[in-house]
Amino acid sequence: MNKGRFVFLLYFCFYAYAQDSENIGKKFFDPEYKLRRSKLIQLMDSNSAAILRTAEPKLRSNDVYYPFKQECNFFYLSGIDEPDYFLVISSKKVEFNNRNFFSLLFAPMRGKDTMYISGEEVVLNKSKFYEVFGDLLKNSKTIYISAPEYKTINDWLNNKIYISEKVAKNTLREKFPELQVKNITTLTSPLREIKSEKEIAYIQEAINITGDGLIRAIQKCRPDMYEYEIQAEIEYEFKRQGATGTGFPSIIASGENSLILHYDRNNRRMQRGDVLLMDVGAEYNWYSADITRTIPVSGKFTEAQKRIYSVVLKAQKETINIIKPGVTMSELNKKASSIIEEAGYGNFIKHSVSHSIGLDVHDAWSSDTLKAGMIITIEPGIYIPKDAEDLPPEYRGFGIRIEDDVLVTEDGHKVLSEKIPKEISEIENLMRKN
Ligand SMILES: [Mn+2]
Repeated sequence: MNKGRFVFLLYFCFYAYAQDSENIGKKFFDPEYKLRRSKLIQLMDSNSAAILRTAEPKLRSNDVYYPFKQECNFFYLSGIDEPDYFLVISSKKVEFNNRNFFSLLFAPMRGKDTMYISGEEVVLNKSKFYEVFGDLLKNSKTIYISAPEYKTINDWLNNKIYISEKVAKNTLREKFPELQVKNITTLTSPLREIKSEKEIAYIQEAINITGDGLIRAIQKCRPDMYEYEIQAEIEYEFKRQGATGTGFPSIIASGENSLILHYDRNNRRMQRGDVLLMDVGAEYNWYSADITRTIPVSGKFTEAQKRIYSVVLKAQKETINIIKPGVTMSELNKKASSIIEEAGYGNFIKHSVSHSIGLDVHDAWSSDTLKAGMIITIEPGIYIPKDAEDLPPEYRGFGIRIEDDVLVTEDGHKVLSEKIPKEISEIENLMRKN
């Protein structure tokens, strides 16, 4: 195709996509997002405003961009998953066109002055943003922002020449010495760490898809395959079932690669006798799962692998068992480590045992204490390097991790990934059936 025409078509598609303002209103005024914004206002200082900006498309190379992922606080509060918007949420009403609003979404739309109003919330043209923004800085005692908003401030203060967050921060301090600037995560983390019914359903779907991918991979795995072939089997299921993507690059680590925590080259040819560690997560409606299963490439664990696997599995199950509101992260870590230490492998722990999941795979987190509605991972691991000379050779050169996703409930917990096989016999049976 003629290149000029191609560029024009691309531009046109993007333009048409960004102008669907009625649809924007539908998302923004959805009761789920309205409720989140009103909860946010309850946490805000008096006379303050939260100012958010969408993520920017990131250039991959030349004129090709990475797949877009919205800034998570912005998505959480708006439901908008496109670039080029601003959002203002204010503790006191903001006047615009003789009306007063608590939440204002500034959207790229065609009709210059079109406004969509719902109660005390409004969607209006992005071109109006800087009119409101200047007044907010002048009239607020506190503003809540996160990293992308320093660019907003900078654009406004420095005539749209972006320098850096640090410069923006300093310039802002000089110009508004009375203004307190706080990180928006002080407001959003306590909200985001407790999942709503809708969020739990999205995460459950992400987990189910991830489970189907893993089961497919377990059934397909055999010696001489490449790690990327396993990755393809897993991500085939993700794509087929409508996942928005992967929450993080799939880790498909065989043999000694299983010792590398964030291995994602996935290009080794697997051999009989290897373990295969698969740490993957489908992202569904932008919510990510995070599951790890470790399997024997040949279809049968060696005695040494079985022994290590059993210790990790015991640590994982017993740590899951103590989950309930009020338990702390450090108690979870202590529980998992104590079981691994008792078995004599304490030197081979490489990471902590848990984190929350959600819009980010390592999600918002406001305190050390578990509360009902949180979804966390439990993922103990034992990683024995080749040079661990105290151990017999068959125990060296591999890592085993088992990871499930767990909802903290009022009276305990629910393992959302319980249907994904993890018993030695279940895994070996699945592989035999192939
Ligand atoms: Mn994890």
